[in-house]
Amino acid sequence: MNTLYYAPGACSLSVHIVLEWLGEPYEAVRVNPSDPEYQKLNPAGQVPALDTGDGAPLTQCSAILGYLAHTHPDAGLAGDETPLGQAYLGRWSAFFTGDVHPAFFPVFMPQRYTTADDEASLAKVREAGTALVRKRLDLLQAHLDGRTHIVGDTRTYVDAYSVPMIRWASSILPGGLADWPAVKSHHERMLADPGVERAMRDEGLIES
Ligand SMILES: N[C@@H](CCC(=O)N[C@@H](CS)C(=O)NCC(=O)O)C(=O)O
Repeated sequence: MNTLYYAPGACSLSVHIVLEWLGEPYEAVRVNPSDPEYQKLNPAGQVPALDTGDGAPLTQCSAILGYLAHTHPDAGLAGDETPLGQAYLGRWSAFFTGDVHPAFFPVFMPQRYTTADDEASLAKVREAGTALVRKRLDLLQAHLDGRTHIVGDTRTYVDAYSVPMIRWASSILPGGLADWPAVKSHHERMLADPGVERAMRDEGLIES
């Protein structure tokens, strides 16, 4: 049985959602990434980690999501299996890992991006991160306009990947997602998905 190590609302929520979509038993263990005990499992001090029972735990969202989707082909979460289909999926997975997720780091942890420690300097770092988040949403908006899902016509693991990040964007941007209507519609569609709801309830993000 898979065991997911997660922190509430973190990027690990995407793995939690995919585990719900697979419909198989799994265990979800809440951790604090900076806990030295947890760091014995993942020395990077980050969530998610997935213990598959097959050896060393898997880390890195994109790798875990791809692993779960490809080991459960009947769930249809890996999209079109042609080389081009996989390239599209990889392109959007990389977009979240490499472009969207890091744009939030200066917003949530500005102290890691400057040696200054006064509030004005930290606020500037947060502002720069927020501008990057907006740019990433612009790209996603252009892509999602006229689409129901990020890749193809049905849900893939990349749609799950979007949930925590678009949720963060919605919470940090003063007008929420109002400037990105296609992103907003996609996110609302995801939030209405029963598997997404279950994972969010399990993490205490919505009321039972
Ligand atoms: N590249 C990693 C990044 C994981 C990551 O940054 N996770 C955050 C939560 S969203 C975390 O655990 N942060 C704790 C820290 O950096 O101290 C992945 O994609 O899994």
